Amino acid sequence: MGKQPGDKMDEIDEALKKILPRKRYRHSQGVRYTACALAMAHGADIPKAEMAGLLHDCAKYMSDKVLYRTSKKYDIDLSEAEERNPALIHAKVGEYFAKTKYKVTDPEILSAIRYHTTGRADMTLLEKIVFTADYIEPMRFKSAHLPEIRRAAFCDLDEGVYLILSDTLHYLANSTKDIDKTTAEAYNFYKEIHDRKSKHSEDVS
Ligand code: DGI
Ligand code: FE
Ligand code: FE
Repeated sequence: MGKQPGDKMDEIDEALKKILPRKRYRHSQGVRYTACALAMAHGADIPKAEMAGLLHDCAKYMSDKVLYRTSKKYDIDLSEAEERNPALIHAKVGEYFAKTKYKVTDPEILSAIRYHTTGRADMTLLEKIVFTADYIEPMRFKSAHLPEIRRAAFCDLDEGVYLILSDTLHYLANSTKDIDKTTAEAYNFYKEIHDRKSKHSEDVS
């Protein structure tokens, strides 16, 4: 029998199981099926969401030093915040590995991997789905607001993205870590959508 449509996903799954630490592999599975569920709720392409969710942290097994060296080796452009916080680079190196090691060519999947950590202003539907799935998958317990964020993610994805970015910026503001320009732009963009909706519901009530 020839190759079946799910074969590539299975092959990538096997490879990730070998390379990722156990907890990271389980998180990737969580993001994989949460991305599928969000794609169902919001009418996105389910196999693309599944592939992007599965692969989003494919570079997360590397140390900061190796991530930094790898980005320089392959001429990957880094922002100032990435230069100073190399952990952020796993998103861009992940996109590079998805392309080169895992032979993903779909630009929508690749950009969903690239922006899964910082988000960005005016994300595509697939980018929002992977960004959100990463934060709300069942094994996550980082945020006190998770129940509210999980509910929002399935009803109003832009509101879910806003709540996640708001949580992340509060966390970063209370740490010594730099805020990436892309994260700040993403926050401003989704805050404006949030504020517009709040104003509208005030006006009509
Ligand atoms: O790789 P994961 O742990 O699954 O999740 P992730 O890729 O979303 O990375 C989460 C971390 O990224 C979290 O600790 C917050 C951090 N982060 C997100 N935006 C920024 C940031 N860190 C810095 N320094 N600057 C940012 O703008
Ligand atoms: Fe990540
Ligand atoms: Fe992740």
